[in-house]
Amino acid sequence: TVVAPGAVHVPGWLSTEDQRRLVEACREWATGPVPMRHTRLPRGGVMSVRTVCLGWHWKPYAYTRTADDVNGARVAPFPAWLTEWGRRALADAYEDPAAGVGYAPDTALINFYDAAAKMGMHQDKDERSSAPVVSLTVGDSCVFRFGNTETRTRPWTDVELASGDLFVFGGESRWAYHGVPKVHPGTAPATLDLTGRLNLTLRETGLPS
Ligand code: MD3
Ligand code: FE
Repeated sequence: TVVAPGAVHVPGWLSTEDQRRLVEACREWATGPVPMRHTRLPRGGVMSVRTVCLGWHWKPYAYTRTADDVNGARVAPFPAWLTEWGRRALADAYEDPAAGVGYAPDTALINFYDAAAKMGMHQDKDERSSAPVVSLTVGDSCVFRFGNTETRTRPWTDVELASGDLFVFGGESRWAYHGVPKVHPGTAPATLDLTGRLNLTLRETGLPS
């Protein structure tokens, strides 16, 4: 479903097996060199989601190789299989085999939402590349709010994101405000053995490797 120019929602894109693989990988990344934690904001706030990064560490509002705001360790590398998933995601979402060619995401942000976690409306502007963002959801479903490029207020479109869904944000949608106002607790597929929601985004930082 095309939600806006460049913004495509593909429900059920991940097989049950790939969802399980992703949950298992997230469990390992969460306890890697830089453990999953609540990101602290410069003005003293704390994000309600918990985050772990691969390739580059995101802290508001920059990417670094070491997590100087956590434990100083270098983040785990970005795995090649996620590059392949990202390329396949773009080809499928845009129904164009060429759309994924050359896509070279170098960071993944994995966000964990418990029943109370939310993400306020924001733009992702810390990347210097205009390449699309690939978003994968596993576990509980949520309300994803897709806004506009001008303001963090209406007009917006609320989309239900469920386990296995793919969302791709390219073109002008790359700079749209978006957020997660609500998670639906207990809606994860039982086979995942997961309480909460995991969202993984693949991005090109545009930074020198
Ligand atoms: C649209 N994550 O990590 S995924 C984020 O579900 C973030 O955890 C949400 O917003 C989550 O920054 C939403 C969908 C998403 C991610 C990145 C985008 C939508 C986007 C970047 C640009 C435009
Ligand atoms: Fe975002």
